[in-house]
Amino acid sequence: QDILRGLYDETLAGNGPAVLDLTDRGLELGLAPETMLFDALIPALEEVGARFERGDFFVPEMLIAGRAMAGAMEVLRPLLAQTGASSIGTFVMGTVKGDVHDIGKNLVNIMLEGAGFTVIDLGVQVPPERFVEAVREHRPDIVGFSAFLTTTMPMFKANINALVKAGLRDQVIVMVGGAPVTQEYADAVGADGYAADASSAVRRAKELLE
Ligand code: B1M
Repeated sequence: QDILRGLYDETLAGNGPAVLDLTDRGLELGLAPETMLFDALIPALEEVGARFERGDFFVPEMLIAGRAMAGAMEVLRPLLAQTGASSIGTFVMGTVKGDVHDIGKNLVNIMLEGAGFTVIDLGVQVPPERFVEAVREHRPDIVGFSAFLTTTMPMFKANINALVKAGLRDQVIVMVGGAPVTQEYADAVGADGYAADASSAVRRAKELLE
């Protein structure tokens, strides 16, 4: 309990080394990686977002809190994504053009890998041409677009249009997600699937492959 409280507080404060230390200590004490993630690290970032909206936090605070969380995720990644031998499908994933948020995308990737997907991560600020290129090269079952800003969500449509233009749209399933995205928005842009968080993203991806 002290560990979780500490993880929450230190992530909120953006104290990277303390977050890493607490993550290690939590693991030593037998805490589940999922517990640290869902009961401390993610709630801390939600609070960061709320404070930013209220004007109590500014971009630098958001940045260092994000970095502290990302450091812990690197430690937890191998534990969350213990993959089996065979792949159940290929997933090309990226954050859309103009958007640098990647913590949520990386978490979805980790969970997908954990479920047995092969994930090709294109990173952040990925332009439509790059998605098209990757679909052509890797022939994935699913291509996933993440957007975290209301101003970058329209890139979903731009990406889908680029796939149509390249003659690839009917060869790949399109999934979208990210904090401001809704099922309605996903339907409106013509995506095949949407998920609100990492675990439902895995569930939805598996359903779409059936
Ligand atoms: Co930014 N930011 N940020 N930020 N930031 C948000 C997203 C915001 C909601 C904060 C707020 O106002 N409450 C707000 C967006 C408002 C909006 O448009 N609706 C915001 C803003 C405004 C901005 C800037 C514009 C601020 C500025 O400069 N004035 C700027 C934009 C920069 C840019 O991209 N061009 C900016 C910058 C940053 C930092 C760089 C400082 C940093 C990013 C660090 C990083 O990612 N490497 C940052 C952070 C840390 C946040 C918050 C606080 C935390 C994001 C996060 O990691 N959450 C965030 C507030 C919040 O989300 N509460 C915020 C935890 C993560 C696990 O959840 O990202 O939702 P989430 O991911 C989920 C789901 O969305 C889903 O699964 C994930 C895991 O469960 N999901 C998918 C994601 N992708 C999916 C794909 C799928 C399916 C599901 O299928 C393909």
